[in-house]
Amino acid sequence: MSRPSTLPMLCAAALLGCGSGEEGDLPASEPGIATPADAAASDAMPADWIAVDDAARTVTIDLVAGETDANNRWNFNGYAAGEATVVVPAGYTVTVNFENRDPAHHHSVGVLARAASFPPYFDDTTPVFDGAITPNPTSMTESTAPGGGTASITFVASEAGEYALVCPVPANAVTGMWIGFEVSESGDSGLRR
Ligand SMILES: [Cu+2]
Repeated sequence: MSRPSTLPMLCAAALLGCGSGEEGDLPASEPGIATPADAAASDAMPADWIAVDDAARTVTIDLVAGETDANNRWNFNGYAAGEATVVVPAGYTVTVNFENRDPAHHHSVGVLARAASFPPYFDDTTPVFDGAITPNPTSMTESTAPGGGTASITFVASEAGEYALVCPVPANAVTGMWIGFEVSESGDSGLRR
C-alpha cells in the first residue's frame, strides 16, 4: 500500500537533517504507518514491562527508549511507528518509568492525541492527561539523556480513547518514535500488537 504522504514526510525529515547538521543520524528507512484500525486487530496480552494492579487501580509501565536497535534505536521497548499499543483501564493511575538507553540521542515520551502521522516539530506538547509528559519534551539537549537517563511520570488515565506515546524531540515521531496508547472502557490491559 503506497501512501501519498510519504514523499512530503521524507522531504521534511531531510530538511530538518540539513538544518541541524545531524542528517546522517536520522533513521535511513521510512517506517510503516499504523492506523487505529490496525491496532484494534488483536487482543491485549500481558507484557513483563506492564504491571497492572486491579486492586490498587494502578498500572506501572517500564518504558525504554532504544532498548533494541530497531528504527535506529528510536523506539519504545523495541516498537516503533505504532506497531504496538499499550492498553490501560480507564480511571487507573498510570506511572511510566522512562529510561533512555539510546547511546547517542536524547528522547522524551508523552501521551498525545493519536494521529496517522506526526510532524517533525511540535508546537504544542500539552499532554492528553495532566502530568503525562517527561521534562523538556522537545529539547535535543535537555530531554531525558542518552546512555541511561531516566524520568518518571504519573497521571490518571481519566478518559477512554485511542492516544499515542510519542517522542516530541525534533524528527523523532515523524520517523516512527511512537506507539499506541489505549485507555479502555472495558478494563482491558496489556500490550496489543
Ligand atoms: Cu526520541
